[in-house]
Amino acid sequence: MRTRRTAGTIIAAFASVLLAGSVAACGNSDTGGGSADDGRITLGFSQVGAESGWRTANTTSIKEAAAEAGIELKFDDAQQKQENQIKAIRNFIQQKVDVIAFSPVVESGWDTVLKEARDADIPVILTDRSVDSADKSLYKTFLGSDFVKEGRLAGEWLVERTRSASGPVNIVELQGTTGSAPANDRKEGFAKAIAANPNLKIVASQSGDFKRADGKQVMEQFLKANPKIDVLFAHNDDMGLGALEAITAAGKVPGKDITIITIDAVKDGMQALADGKFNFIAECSPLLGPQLMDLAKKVHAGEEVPARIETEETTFTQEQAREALPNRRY
Ligand code: GYE
Repeated sequence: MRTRRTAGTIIAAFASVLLAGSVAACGNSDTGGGSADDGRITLGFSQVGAESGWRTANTTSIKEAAAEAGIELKFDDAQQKQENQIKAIRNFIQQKVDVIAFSPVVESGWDTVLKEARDADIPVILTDRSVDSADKSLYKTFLGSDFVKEGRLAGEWLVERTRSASGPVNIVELQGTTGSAPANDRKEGFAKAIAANPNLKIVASQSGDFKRADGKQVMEQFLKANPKIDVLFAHNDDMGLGALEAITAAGKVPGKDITIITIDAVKDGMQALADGKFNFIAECSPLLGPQLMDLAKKVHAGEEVPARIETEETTFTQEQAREALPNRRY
């Protein structure tokens, strides 16, 4: 909405020239200016994919928060492929977006493209998942959960629950996407916690790629190969929900014959917990949109932001799930 310079509007023309220097086009003064024609910040965001209920809720949160904050969002779905994310980031650089944010599907292999963004002077925000780059100047901040802690909380609950067990407790583990931060960290946190009781043993551990169908299929294999499974630890609700089908089909009662622990606490997971099919969930919040938009504005304005911003989370037992479910937003 720039002022049109028609005949007889000399004063307006003067005013617009003066204004252009200080307000950068029309309004939106809270953004601290921006390179987009209308003064809005442009944020290029590369999402992992649409593999789980968590991811769907995360995408909705980001899109809604961008609209609310008046940020122009260029959204790309990488379909769980790193090469697609690298391509998307390069496109964002070429389009000269103001800020780039992404949720890296795996932890390694980002240095080259992150250097390209830095050379182009475009600040990068990591959201949800982190990278293993040694050079921390490659990104401004990392907003997301402490995945090691989530795994540890899951393991500590199991240690407590099996305190009186006199014999071996056989655990199978459904891991998230191979090489992803949440899969690596949740595995680590859980393993460390259950080391407190030598009766607790992981007898099989395999990736189900954070997806329901894969969770079901891998659980079928686990059940065939292992006559005695006492516990399932799934790195997210969706894989646990897929595994429920395999467990029921094998004639076992989930939540009773096999204790089930998951991570996320999305609605379907919380329902399974409230119904007694799951036994415990460590929460992982997908509602990162509003904080991400806030950070995008700040880094665009050249403000200092903390290098790490951790999401607040809790845990749920069956009873707590029954209480929390009616007010659950996702
Ligand atoms: O737990 C899982 C999703 O990165 C925290 O990715 C996220 C994980 C989440 O697919 O459900």
